[in-house]
Amino acid sequence: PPISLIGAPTDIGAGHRGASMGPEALRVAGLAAALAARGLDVVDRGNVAGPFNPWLPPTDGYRHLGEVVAWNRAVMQAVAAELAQERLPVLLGGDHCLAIGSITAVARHCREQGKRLTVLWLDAHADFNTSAITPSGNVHGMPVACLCGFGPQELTGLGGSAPALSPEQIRQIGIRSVDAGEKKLVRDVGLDIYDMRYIDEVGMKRVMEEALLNLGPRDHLHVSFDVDFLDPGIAPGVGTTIPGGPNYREAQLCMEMIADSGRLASLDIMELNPALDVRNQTAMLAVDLVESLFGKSTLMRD
Ligand code: DIR
Ligand code: MN
Ligand code: MN
Ligand code: MN
Repeated sequence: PPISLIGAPTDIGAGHRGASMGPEALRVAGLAAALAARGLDVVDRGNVAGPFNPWLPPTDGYRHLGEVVAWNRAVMQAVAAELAQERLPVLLGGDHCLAIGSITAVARHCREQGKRLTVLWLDAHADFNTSAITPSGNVHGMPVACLCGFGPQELTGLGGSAPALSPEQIRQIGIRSVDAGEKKLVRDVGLDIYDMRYIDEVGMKRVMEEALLNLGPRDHLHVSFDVDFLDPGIAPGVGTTIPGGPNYREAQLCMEMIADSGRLASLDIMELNPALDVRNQTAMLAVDLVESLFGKSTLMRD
């Protein structure tokens, strides 16, 4: 399908400033031209708008909850508008709290179209905190919990009917930082987590085979790509670097195997922080990996 790029220039849910510059850095790295060179029909819709970041401490376990809700409403509407035109939305973050709006729109679209939704969450973090257990109050550590119905009503009920997802629809890959309370919660809800230890043990190939098992023509695959998924040695431009992530080849294989599934129907590219990057190298790496996600490969394969 034709692709629509949607920028969401905010760091409203993050613990570091700068992810607000992510959309422009991805544009400067040539994202639209790289996809167009693959023969894809790409339109850049520009940026959605929202409140500025007041940079206040958390209150009642959330930092900037009102502003987070406003940004997520705007993102949800922009993503829903593209899906309604049978286009493939690519959200350019912005911090990862915005996946609440993006995936809420995708879940509603799938419900209306009778599609089965699976979410691949590529991240160093599980993003399953709640206000009761968060160590930071930053909502970018909470989007998966919110999408599963654990969170403030303004976010869990963003799409009208809560929750947007059930834990069985989510597969997390690359996880290597889970907070103490979060550890218990993801275990209690039975979240399907392919952590770095499991990737070490069986390899990225088998991890992706398992994560992509049983996807058929009725499946809509959403990929939520937190750039801190990648090892910080190759991707320094993120707010919360965690050592020991996938290397360049592992990340390429992950993306190529998603492309081979043929089911990718929506995408988030999140948490890129140009203020912490080195000559835009993390943005350029993200573009390189997204090309693979859309089917670029060294050879023709069958
Ligand atoms: C940490 C950091 N788990 C928190 N989270 C994220 O503040 O909840 N960093 N998502 O990118
Ligand atoms: Mn559709
Ligand atoms: Mn992360
Ligand atoms: Mn994340």
